[in-house]
Amino acid sequence: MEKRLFLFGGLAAVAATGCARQSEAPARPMNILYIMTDDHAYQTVGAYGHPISRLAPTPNIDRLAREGMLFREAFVENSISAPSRATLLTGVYSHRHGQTTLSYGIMDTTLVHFPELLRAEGYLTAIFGKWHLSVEPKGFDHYDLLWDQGEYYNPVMRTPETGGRYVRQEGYATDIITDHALAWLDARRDDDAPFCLMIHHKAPHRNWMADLKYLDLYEDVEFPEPETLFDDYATRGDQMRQQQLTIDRHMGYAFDFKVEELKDEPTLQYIHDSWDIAMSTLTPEQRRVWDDSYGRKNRDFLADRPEGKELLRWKYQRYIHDYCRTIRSVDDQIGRVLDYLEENGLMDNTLIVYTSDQGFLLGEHGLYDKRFMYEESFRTPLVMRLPGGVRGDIAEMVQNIDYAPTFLELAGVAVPDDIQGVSLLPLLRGEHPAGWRRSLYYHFYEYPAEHMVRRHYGVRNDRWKLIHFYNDIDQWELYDLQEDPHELRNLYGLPEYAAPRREMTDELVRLQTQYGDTLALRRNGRVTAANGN
Ligand code: SGN
Ligand code: CA
Repeated sequence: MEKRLFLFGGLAAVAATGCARQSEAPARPMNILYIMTDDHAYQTVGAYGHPISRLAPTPNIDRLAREGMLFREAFVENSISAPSRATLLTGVYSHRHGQTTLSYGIMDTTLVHFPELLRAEGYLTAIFGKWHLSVEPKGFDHYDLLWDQGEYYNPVMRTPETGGRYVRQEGYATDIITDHALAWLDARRDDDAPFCLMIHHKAPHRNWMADLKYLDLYEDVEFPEPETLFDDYATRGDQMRQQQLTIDRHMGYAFDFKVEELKDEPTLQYIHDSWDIAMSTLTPEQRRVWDDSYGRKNRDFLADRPEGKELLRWKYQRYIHDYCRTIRSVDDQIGRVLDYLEENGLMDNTLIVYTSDQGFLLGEHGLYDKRFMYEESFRTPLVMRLPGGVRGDIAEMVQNIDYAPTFLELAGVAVPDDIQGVSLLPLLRGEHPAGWRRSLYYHFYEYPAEHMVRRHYGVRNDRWKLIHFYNDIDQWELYDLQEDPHELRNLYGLPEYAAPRREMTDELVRLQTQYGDTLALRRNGRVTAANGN
């Protein structure tokens, strides 16, 4: 594991955070550039070394990892958009901020969002792209936000200037969001104040519509299949057999695979409607280019339609191709932002973060989407390039509750006591603090809902993972991540695993107590006088 000291002229900024390294130069607060995509699986970030990313590289994200730190063990606390975004802003778990789901959790409006504290300290703050929360943005000088999930083509966006009115923008969402962010950066060029800029892309969210210029990208590539594409769910409970996120049975021919010719094939009703809505934003000229590309690509498939396993293989390839095509635009646009920072002398005094609101299943267990506490969706890619920090890999377990305290500490702002995460700055300076967390807590709430993934919570350490699916079922899973990294064998009911089962149950209760997740303690039947509930 490489760890080299990586010194820039901007060390003064690190001094401002109170770290041991001192500099003679006057302290200058570090800028913060936070780039977050929607549903970007670490399996398709080159720096993580997965075989898919060798065929669909991400050179600009990889550059950040090379010049900074790659977090090998980065996770979210609730693998879905709105809760993850609320956690980013507040540094607390979903049960604390209240945005437990996409639709029926309401965020506590009294909570402080970290940009408010930065702004009070003199930072210029702005956010562009996906917002997706039930509360209005707080603490931003400027914002330009997508409607709900946002659209890939010609999306509508709103700024304070349009008084909440959405205005349609012409072009491709990933480029437009970057255009707005760079225009804002440029407009503040003569201002000495530090900035906190958040760029929140829509891509690569479903239904993976690529920029027109990339519709045929990777067409000759055959992506490797995940080892568990044909998982039969033996040893898993009802939750796995009843979910609705299989590539084979829960994707639509038109909406997901772009085979409009088969749009009347039976599928879930909402998928029929979604296709028409997604395509309605394209101009006739864009539509012509689209139809030309997919018409050509669909011809061979329709002439000789595969069946059974071969059909799933075809669906997986179509899915992963479109997914990687949207990421290509993300990576290009990150390159554009880095060019801007370089040309304007900002690389040496800006912390650059790249992450996603959660991970994503790319055919593992035959699935797409996220939600589950399984590795692919529980994890998230995370790269941080801190001038004056070190380079290399970070092996400590981190979670999205940690971002807010990191940014506050970097800015020299006191971290409020009720924040549940911890600052990552010591790790970025190459330290390995004693007593760093050795296990992670997770809680997913969105059920009944699209995809029908049961509510569950769980705990994971470097060896074991324990999950409890609850609500209208009561089933537990235990995995040995060392012996079974793909999480295929549920060991929960086996007598020979009584010891890890007991140990992980105790750890689960300890974390639920520490973080104050009363609802979960109640589900556990572990409410006691000691944990005060
Ligand atoms: C949409 C998608 C779902 C996805 C959720 C949540 N359906 O509802 O597949 O799980 O968003 O995604 S779609 O027909 O609209 O594409 S999240 O990233 O916002 O949490
Ligand atoms: Ca997401």
